[in-house]
Amino acid sequence: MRDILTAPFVKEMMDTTANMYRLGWDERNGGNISYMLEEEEVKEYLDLDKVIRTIPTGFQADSLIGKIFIVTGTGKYFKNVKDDPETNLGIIRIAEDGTTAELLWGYKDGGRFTSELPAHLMSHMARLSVDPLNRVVIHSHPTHTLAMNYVHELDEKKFTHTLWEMCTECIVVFPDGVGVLPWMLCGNNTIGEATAEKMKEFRLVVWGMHGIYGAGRDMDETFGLIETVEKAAQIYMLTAHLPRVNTIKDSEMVELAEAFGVKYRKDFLNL
Ligand code: 2HA
Ligand code: ZN
Repeated sequence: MRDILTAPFVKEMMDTTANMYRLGWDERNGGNISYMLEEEEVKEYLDLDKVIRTIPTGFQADSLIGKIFIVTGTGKYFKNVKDDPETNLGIIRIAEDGTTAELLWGYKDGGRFTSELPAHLMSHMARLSVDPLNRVVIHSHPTHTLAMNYVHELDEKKFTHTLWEMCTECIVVFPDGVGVLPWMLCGNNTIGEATAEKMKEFRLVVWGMHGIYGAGRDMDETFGLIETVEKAAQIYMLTAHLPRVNTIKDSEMVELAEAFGVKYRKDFLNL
């Protein structure tokens, strides 16, 4: 059996959490990541018949039975993952009953997965139903995205349109736009279900006055989606209080989308 601390998926979790912490997006215990793993890749490092303990998830995830995820721990700080992955991360498998998580590795101090597991697993289910290659869900509190929530209408068409205007590449990176939820209580199944409903349509979902969710096929794609929204929100926050002299026109966004061959939300433009 190989040393799990050398597994590429553990390293990706360590690198991504450290990077996001350094960007200032994941203060204290803010943010969480779940990453669906292939049984084949995990069994090189872990005996899949050895369950350390079981943890109830509190919801039903039948389409994920047998699926394995590496997930950040509840109350744990992104800042600390790199120095102690076995305490701050865990590898879980959804048991036969669809509602219990079998711990295969990690949460060494007796901990458990993020309180946002419902939103994560329900988002995985929603994304997998539209994209079977989806693997990663990231939640974060990126600074400018959050700031923008306080000064911009939380309307998904208007919010997406403003972001698309802020960087030329935005419409190419997230042509499906950004879903927006109003402020809601977090850490429960209700916000999980609302997030998942949006995830059928969007790979990015803003949680009003809280943060953002991103979903993608790998860590780079998912991080890159959030990073691009955050960059656009930063440009917005640097310019929103200044007279707007120039902008990217809707006709130019159409030109971009067509040149790059992306299927975009036409109804989010004012054509
Ligand atoms: O886990 O970000 O939304 C910490 C959070 C909750
Ligand atoms: Zn949060």
